[in-house]
Amino acid sequence: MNEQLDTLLSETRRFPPPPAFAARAAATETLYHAGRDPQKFWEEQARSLDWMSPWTEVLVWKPPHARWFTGGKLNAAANCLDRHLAGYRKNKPAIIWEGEPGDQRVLTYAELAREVGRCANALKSLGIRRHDRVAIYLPMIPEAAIAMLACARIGAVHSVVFGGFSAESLRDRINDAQAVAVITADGGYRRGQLLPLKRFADEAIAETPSIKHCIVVRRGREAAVSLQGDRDHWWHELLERASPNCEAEAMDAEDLLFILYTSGTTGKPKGIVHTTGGYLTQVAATTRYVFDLRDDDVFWCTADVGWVTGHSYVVYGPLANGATVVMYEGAPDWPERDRFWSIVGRYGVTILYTAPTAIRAFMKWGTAHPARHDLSTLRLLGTVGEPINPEAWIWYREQIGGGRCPIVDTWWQTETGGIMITPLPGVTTTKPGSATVPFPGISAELVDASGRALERGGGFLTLTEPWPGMLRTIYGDDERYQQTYWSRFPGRYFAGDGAKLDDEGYWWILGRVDDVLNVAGHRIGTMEVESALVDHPSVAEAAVVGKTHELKGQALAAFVTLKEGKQISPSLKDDLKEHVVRKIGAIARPDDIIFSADLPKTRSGKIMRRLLKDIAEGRALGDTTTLADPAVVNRLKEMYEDKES
Ligand code: 7RM
Repeated sequence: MNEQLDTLLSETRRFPPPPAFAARAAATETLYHAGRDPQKFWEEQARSLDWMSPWTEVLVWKPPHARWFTGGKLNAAANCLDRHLAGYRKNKPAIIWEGEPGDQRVLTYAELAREVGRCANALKSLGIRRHDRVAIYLPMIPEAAIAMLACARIGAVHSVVFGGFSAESLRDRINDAQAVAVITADGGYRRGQLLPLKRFADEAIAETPSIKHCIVVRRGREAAVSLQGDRDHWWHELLERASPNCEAEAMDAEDLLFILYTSGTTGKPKGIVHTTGGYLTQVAATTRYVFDLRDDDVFWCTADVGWVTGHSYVVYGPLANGATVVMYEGAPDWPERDRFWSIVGRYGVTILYTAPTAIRAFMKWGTAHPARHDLSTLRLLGTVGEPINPEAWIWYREQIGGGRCPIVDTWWQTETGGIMITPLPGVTTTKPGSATVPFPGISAELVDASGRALERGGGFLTLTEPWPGMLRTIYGDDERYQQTYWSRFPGRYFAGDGAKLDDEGYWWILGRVDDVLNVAGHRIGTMEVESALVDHPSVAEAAVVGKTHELKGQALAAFVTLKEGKQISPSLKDDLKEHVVRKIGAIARPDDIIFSADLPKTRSGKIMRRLLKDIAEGRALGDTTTLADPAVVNRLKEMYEDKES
């Protein structure tokens, strides 16, 4: 079984922190020492927030339920805004926003605070109160952050639903949380088109009896929307009438801050519950130390606020630290494939945090695009969301980071709230493809299938101690919470990821265990085969799934996209198979290679292996509503059936 680990274990490149970076870094070695007493460490981190009254106990742990900083009172919006208004940060840009069509807005901390105050009062004027749930269904515009912070300010619980989700998905999430209001927009721009969010919201609201109000931001220039009677309100009209001054509610540390829905392996999405004090403590601390945040940084996390990465590292983490964030509405290839680099250059972005899938797309598009822009302001790069293949890591480092920026590969989940396994950029020597070691105060342990702790080798990633940003439950279904996360390995949180620990105790995340295949008794990480495939000079991206095989249990089917300008030569399939054999070993030789112009992805950029598996097995396709482009799957299915006939 360890053959699958050999490719990663044989990675010998090491990147120690550049001395000049280390000399100025926020985090030093002493942070790891401090982390050895997790409760003391997190209590120390909590002290950097503004509390309205102090906590009486740091942690109450009745497995699997944790309560952090009980008795403490605070307000998340006040921590992200009010405390920055006393000094020079008042007129510092909080949000630098760019719309896809090229429109721009800059909101200083003072301006953002006023907008949040107005929105908070507007919500109150509609009768929305503490603990009410509010659905937010917006594009990446400043109003998304404003709405989230306004909810936090009055103690309402936000449930952000990614703007790319369908009306039905929105409906189900609203109903599950029994939200009383939805905040949406007439539309949002994506590749030049206005996505009609209000129309989808109308469809959803037709079947959501709990919704009393719908607030509509005017984003589009040409969108015609119909406002319905007492139910619908224009955002700008409500806010015009509202005072910018709204007192922040004193919330208990354990009061809900938000619910965020995430797909499980099966069934309906789970409403992941996050509370106020612990969550804010963890995202503020990780933003400060993992991204080495300084006052003059321009921080760009490219995630949509519809995902947890957007919650934690576009909104709460950076704003709690008084940082300047960049927010971009649209697609990375609109109007050209250099849009990201143009943004980095024009705003002087210093810290860039994005996903490996994006990096692989940039690789495919070629170096000419970044080369056209001034990327010299960048000093730190981050990745999140999936394992990064060493090839992409090195490309990111060289082509985007100019060989000088440390890379932080950060492992975490919607459920963990904040970053869990990551380098500290001034301290940790990095290895391409490894998320390195747990953040101080985080206890991760590798276990085998029977739950025994492992010192090294391959196994399952578990967390052994509670952490402040952990999910508290699944909204309305605590039974499912216990079942999903705490039953597979009793006494431990099971992340659902396979991982390995190398001889130096570095973590290599192999991906969800549902993606780990068993071929003739050998476990193979799909990511490893993919990494080998994308290492081939012709390959841009690859996705590997298991297919039932009479003799071997499972066989590998690889879906491959080629780099711009590369041709499918008659020998390419065999070349690729041999390449994989060379990189990993004969057990990983793909049985099938299917060339495709594109791979099916969720709108957040994750390859949907489940759908590829359906194709490989010749089954009917599963649910495709989270696909960015469902047509891709159908094209693939057709191609695969052609091959079989
Ligand atoms: C932040 C986020 C969580 C799943 C997780 C992993 C995978 C995330 C990494 C990663 C390897 C990483 N939340 N994952 N980060 N795998 N290296 N640095 O993505 O809830 O949407 O997804 O994503 O499988 O379990 S999430």
